[in-house]
Amino acid sequence: MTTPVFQNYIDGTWQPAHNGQTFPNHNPATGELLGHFPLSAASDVTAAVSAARAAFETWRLVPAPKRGEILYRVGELMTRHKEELARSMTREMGKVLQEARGDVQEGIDMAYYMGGEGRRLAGYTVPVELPNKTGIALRDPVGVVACITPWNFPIAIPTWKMFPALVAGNTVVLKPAEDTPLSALCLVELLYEAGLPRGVVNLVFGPGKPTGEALLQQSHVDIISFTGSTETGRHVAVEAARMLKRVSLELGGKNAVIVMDDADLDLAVEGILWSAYGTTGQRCTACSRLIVHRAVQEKLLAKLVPRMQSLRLGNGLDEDVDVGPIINAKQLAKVHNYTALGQAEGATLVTGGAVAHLAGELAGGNFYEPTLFTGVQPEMRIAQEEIFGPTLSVLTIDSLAEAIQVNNNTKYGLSSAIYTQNINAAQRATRDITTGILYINAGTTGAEIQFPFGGTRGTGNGHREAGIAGLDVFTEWKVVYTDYSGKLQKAQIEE
Ligand code: UN1
Repeated sequence: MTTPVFQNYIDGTWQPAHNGQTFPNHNPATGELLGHFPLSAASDVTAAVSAARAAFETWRLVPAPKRGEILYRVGELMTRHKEELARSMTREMGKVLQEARGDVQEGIDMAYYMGGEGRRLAGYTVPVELPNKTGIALRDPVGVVACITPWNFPIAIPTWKMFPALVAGNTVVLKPAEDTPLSALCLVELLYEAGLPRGVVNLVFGPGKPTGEALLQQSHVDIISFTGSTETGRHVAVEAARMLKRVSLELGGKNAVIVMDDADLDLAVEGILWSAYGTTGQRCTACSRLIVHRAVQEKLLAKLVPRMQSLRLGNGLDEDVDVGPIINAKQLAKVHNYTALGQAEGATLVTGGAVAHLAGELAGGNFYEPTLFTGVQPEMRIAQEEIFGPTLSVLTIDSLAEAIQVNNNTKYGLSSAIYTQNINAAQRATRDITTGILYINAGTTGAEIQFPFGGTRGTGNGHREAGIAGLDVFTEWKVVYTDYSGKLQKAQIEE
């Protein structure tokens, strides 16, 4: 079978990169070559941005309920194609099928939610201080949005950015991660099948350099919405600042599950397994620190470790598999380096810590054993840095105050969890934990799209995605005063 060659989608037409270059897309479980995609350079990106700029002038005038209706249809199409979207996602990035279905479902949820915003998109009005005068605050679209999206949620995250942007009347250039171009392509196909006018969403493929970099340098891009590593996010922010662009960043996490001495340990074990090893630890909300009360640590680990060791690694397409591959060889090497680092720092490797060599068609895959360290001190690098793999560091504490202090003491602040039966402890944690998301008696993953998603400190730059808050990035407040008194009235001036 010949390998398919895919194209960019610019101004309603499929086209190769102007220079004809391509890059390959591989299955991380098997190494299978799935297709070739355009390696876009500056001229391709410029064409995409020009198309989005031109389309903005008509798209912004389409009534928001009509824009929302297109998103409803997208939701319907995604529902109809859920299984094939999920399967192709698993093939290109490895997460197990059940989770790939969840990823698509998150996109469907966002389609319906933002579709509904077509008939809300609420501004507000409040009383004005002068007679015969009104004031209203409206949400205007901003313009062209560059969406730069990661490989770990290859459908969901593009929808988090594109759907609120679109319903608000903006147009889009999407550059998906080079590890997951196919999922983005399938999503964009459905947007057009649902009736999106040409040029409203444009799709360019390619790596950070040169493609993402070219997108950062476009003067006609008004907003950059980026999800990815902290290192790249900082670069995006610096470049955006130079051109005074609006920028929304969703970056790393070093999320912790706290287990107190009164916790339901069986429940905690389920939450830890799901949060730490689900998606092979490759979520920004993944749990990579277990902050456990000394009194229950031994008992908890006695339950957790055998469960970890029985997790089945393999091809995510196989319904019996619990943990899929790491996205690529570079990331696998990074994860393994952190194991060496943890040992060098003096932590105790309890289980895992090795590249897993599977047989048959999986021999070429990037698999890593679920890994657990104990004796981790809060200042160690394995307790501070985002690993983005199946590695969990156990930190021992003696009190709630210490647990909260350890939890808060990282440069990230996305998601935290606390297992306790004590309502006072849960309330104190709610008050004092400084992450954007807190779970009480559940793991660190599983955020729902109708709530704001994002974190404090180095996890981002203060913005939130999803929920009503997600609209703020993609809208400009416009206030309109109408004075029907027929005379000059002066606000704030005493007569
Ligand atoms: C991400 O890891 O980038 O809360 C997103 C969760 C998911 C989304 C994670 N709903 O884990």
